[in-house]
Amino acid sequence: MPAMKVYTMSGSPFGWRVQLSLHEKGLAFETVILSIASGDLRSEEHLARCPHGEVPALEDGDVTLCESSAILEYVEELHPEPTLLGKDPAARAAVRREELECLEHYARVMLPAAQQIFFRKPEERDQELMRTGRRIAAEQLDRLEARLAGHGAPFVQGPELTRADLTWLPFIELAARGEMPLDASRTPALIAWRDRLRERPSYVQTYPPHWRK
Ligand SMILES: N[C@@H](CCC(=O)N[C@@H](CS)C(=O)NCC(=O)O)C(=O)O
Repeated sequence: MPAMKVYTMSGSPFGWRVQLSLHEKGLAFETVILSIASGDLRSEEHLARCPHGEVPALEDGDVTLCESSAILEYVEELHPEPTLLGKDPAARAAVRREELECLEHYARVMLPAAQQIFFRKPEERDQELMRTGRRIAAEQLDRLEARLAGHGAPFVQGPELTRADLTWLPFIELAARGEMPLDASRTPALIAWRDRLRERPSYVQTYPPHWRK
């Protein structure tokens, strides 16, 4: 059976969480980098993978999937060991809840603020949107900091690496490039956590190619 294929864009945090998770599970996969500027996301071929014209998408034999959370659930069910969710229902629910904290409460406000930096000239940026987004995003990180510092363990859910770490990390890294870096005075435990994750082969191997330049 050929290796799984992950279709993504360089720097997509949704795609990166999938790549990190596959790598941490020790699964072979090929990454296919698509370009929005070249129209790859609107090609017939890609719209068949994802009708919304988004990344990531996964191909695994006859199975084609989009939506990063659905992809991660599929991979976890197919390859439960090593688990990135936890061993019992409460632990698994806690990881899923933490992913939603990131996606629904942090990314939802952080991404529009970061996009102002990535895609707009300074004079065209919506300053109010940026101010509000940055404030709410920083409050979410304060809460994550309190959870991490509260248990004192190396990972978001405790002693073991889970999908919670691999979901938060790409969004936090993207935010830093969107002029929302971690603040050492507010989030020291988060900085230590990020630096530990940066050393893992999964991070090094999947780091967005265009950020290397
Ligand atoms: N809910 C989707 C969100 C995916 C998403 O927003 N992907 C962005 C890249 S980070 C995208 O493909 N955007 C395409 C566009 O802006 O046209 C998931 O979890 O996979």
